[in-house]
Amino acid sequence: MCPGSFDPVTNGHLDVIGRTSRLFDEVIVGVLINQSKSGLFSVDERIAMLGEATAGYGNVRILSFQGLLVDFCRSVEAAVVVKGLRAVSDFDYELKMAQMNIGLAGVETLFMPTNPLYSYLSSSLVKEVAKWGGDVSAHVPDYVFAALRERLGAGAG
Ligand code: COD
Repeated sequence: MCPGSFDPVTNGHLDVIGRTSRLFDEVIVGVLINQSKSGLFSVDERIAMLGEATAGYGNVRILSFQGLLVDFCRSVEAAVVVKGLRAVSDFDYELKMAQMNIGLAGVETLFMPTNPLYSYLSSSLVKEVAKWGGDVSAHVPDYVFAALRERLGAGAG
C-alpha cells in the first residue's frame, strides 16, 4: 500500500511507487478522500493522473479511500504500507503513524529513502511555485504540468 493525498502526484511519489512495484507482487496506491480539505484537484482527477503515470507497471492499482488507512488496508488485504522518507521532519511524523497503525491493526510500515533528486519535492511546494509562475515542469509528469497550467492559469510555469 502506497497511501497519500497526491494533490497532485509528483516525480517524488512516482519514484517511490515505481521502486515499490519492483519489490512487491502487487501495489495499491490509496488516494485519501479528505472531506475536511478540498484539494486543488478532485479525487477523480488525482486518480486519473496517477493511472496515467503508472500505466506502464503491470502490478499497480489506484483506489480511493476514506477513514482510517488500516481499515482500508484490511479491506484490500494489504499487509504492508510503504512510505517515502524525505527528511528527519518526515520521520518524526511518519514514525508516530507507523506505530499507531501497527498497534491498531498489525499493519507494518516500511520506509523507503527518497531519491536525492526528489528529496525536497512535495505536492504543496509544487502548487505554491506553479501558482506564482515558477516552472515546475521538471518535478511532475507532462500531463500534470498541463493540468496545473490549466487549473492555475498563466501562472503555472
Ligand atoms: N520523495 C519520497 N517520498 C515522497 C515524496 C518525495 N519527494 N513526496 C511524497 N512522498 C511520499 C511520502 O511517503 C508521503 O507519505 C506519501 O508520498 C504521500 O504524500 P502526500 O503528501 O501525497 O500525502 P499525505 O502526506 O497527505 O498523506 C497522508 C496519509 C493519507 C497517508 C495519512 O494522512 C493517512 O494515512 N490518512 C488516513 C487516516 C488515518 O488513518 N489516520 C491515522 C494515521 S495513524
